[in-house]
Amino acid sequence: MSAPNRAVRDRLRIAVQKSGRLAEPARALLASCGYAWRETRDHLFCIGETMPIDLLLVRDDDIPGLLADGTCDLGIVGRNVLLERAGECVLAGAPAPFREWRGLGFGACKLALAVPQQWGEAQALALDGLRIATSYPALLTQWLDERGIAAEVVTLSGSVEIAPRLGKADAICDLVSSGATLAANQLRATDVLLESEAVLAGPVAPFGDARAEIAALLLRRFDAVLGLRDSKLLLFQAASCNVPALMALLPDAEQPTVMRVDGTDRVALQAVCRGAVTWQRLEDLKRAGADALLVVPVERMLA
Ligand code: PRT
Ligand code: ZN
Repeated sequence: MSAPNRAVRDRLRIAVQKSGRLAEPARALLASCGYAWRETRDHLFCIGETMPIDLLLVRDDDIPGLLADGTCDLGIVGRNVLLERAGECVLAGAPAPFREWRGLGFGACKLALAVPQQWGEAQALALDGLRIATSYPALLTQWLDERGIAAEVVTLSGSVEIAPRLGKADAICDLVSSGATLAANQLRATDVLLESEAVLAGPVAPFGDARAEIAALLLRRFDAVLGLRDSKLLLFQAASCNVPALMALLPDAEQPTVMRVDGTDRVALQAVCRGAVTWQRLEDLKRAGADALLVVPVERMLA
């Protein structure tokens, strides 16, 4: 790795995937934090217009290296990619120069070990001496070492799922989301090595210049947006005597507001619910005396 580029900067530079699974949701998250940008003609750079933040559009595999050498300050990347690079550092005897700052709740998948469907349970457990194909050799090696399993790690850069059929490996260790690719290749998952999602990655130590404040502002907005993801504003009316029973059905409601409806013994309630507000929940509330129920999406909240 080249020498770290640790120049003092007053703008934050974030590496995001140029195209691929994380590209669009990463930009959507930034946009929901009030970030707007202008893309350069070569489509490699986005210049922030509403915040002192610029984006570098790159391949996801390059993001840990860009953080390590200081070219970028933060990155949005799969935990699988970040931890694989961290694992490579550890296997080479050095601590990783980056860490996960936040899970971002999209790009979910698992890094899983999978074996041919026709293998029995005993065979699937006996991995000693087998060849396992993967694009995540550091994570797989760590996992095997922790369990004292002496399997051979076969590193492939792609098409890992067809390795057993080609006779290149006995089993595989690959990313799985729906499981359709495993099923199409007559494989079944036996162990999960890692639960992954897109993460905000950054340096191990805090920034020592103006970037610290920009990063803190961005994190506050990320937390506000991510915290609200499943939140809904629930509005309804009820007779005052039913309020305790209705509150018991809303354990995830934050500081509900209860207002008396003028000249009656009825109240209007409003509460932000953090959990899913399903039809089942609405019907339970109705049975407990609620009416005029209204569920409204929450876009922003500043506590
Ligand atoms: O061009 P660039 O190098 O930037 O992109 P890429 O092709 O390397 O990455 P990309 O866009 O495919 O994935 C980016 C990130 O998305 C990964 O690093 C993961 O963090 C995350 N992610 C989430 C996934 C999947 N789900 C996923 N299903 N990455 C890959 N897959 C693959 C999986 O390996 C399998 O081969 O998709 C295939 C289908 O999966 P099933 O289980 O749905 O059939
Ligand atoms: Zn990639």
